[in-house]
Amino acid sequence: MNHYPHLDWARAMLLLHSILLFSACGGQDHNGHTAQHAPTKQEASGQQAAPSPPEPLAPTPADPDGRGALVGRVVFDGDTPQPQALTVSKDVEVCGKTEKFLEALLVGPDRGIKNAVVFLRAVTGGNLLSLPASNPVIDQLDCIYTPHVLLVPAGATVDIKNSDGILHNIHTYSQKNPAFNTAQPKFKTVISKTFAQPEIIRVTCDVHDWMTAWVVVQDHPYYALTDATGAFRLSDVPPGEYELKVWHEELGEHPRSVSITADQESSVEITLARAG
Ligand SMILES: [Cu+2]
Repeated sequence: MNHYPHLDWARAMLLLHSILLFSACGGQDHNGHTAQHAPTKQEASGQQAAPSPPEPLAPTPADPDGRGALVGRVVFDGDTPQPQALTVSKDVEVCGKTEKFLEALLVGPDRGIKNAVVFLRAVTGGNLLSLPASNPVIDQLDCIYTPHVLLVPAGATVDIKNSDGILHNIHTYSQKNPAFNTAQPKFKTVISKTFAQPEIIRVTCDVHDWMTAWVVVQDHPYYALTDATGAFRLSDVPPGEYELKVWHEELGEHPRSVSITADQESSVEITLARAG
């Protein structure tokens, strides 16, 4: 099963299939751009444009069995935030060994937003949720949580590691799952907790006030975390109309509509901005 089609195919998809542009504030991005291309010199002067390249004869299915895929990026509309160093005010001999930066809004040079979560809602007839072979892990290392955002299938048990050899205190702020506030001394290298209900949960350390993470629990497999370029991919999705939701810890939740077509890879670019 090839989840990563050839680059040429991805390029062809960008040209041939619908490119849906979304933004936090409407169907256009904040500059009023649309999906239409700028006129070429020939078009602008009324001359005949060069012939279009031939369409591929038999498109390679994006996913097997009539499923579709959604690829895209989540990008930031605004001034790229500068890295903001965290003040290490406690356990400096351990926590101060490495410089740390606020991870609440990470924007790459190409405006890509890291650590946004993209969800499809109301997927029916899709893949059943399967639990991972090994427990998802969130580690306390150098007094930050790694990863900063952890995706967890509902029902999975998360191993919360303490690799620092000092006291941490895990504190979760949940509504649907049991909240916990648990000291994790240096000898308690792993605490395991099960998250049964879909929910987005903030996690902090009551010892080190700069430590924050998020546990994102979902009861279906159609969600993904954006990488450092803001990119994501949702695979093996049954064709249909869906609500696409984007969540970001600073920029909030943004629902959109999206169509998934059998044997096609649709593209979206989702633009988020700060409120106000
Ligand atoms: Cu801590």
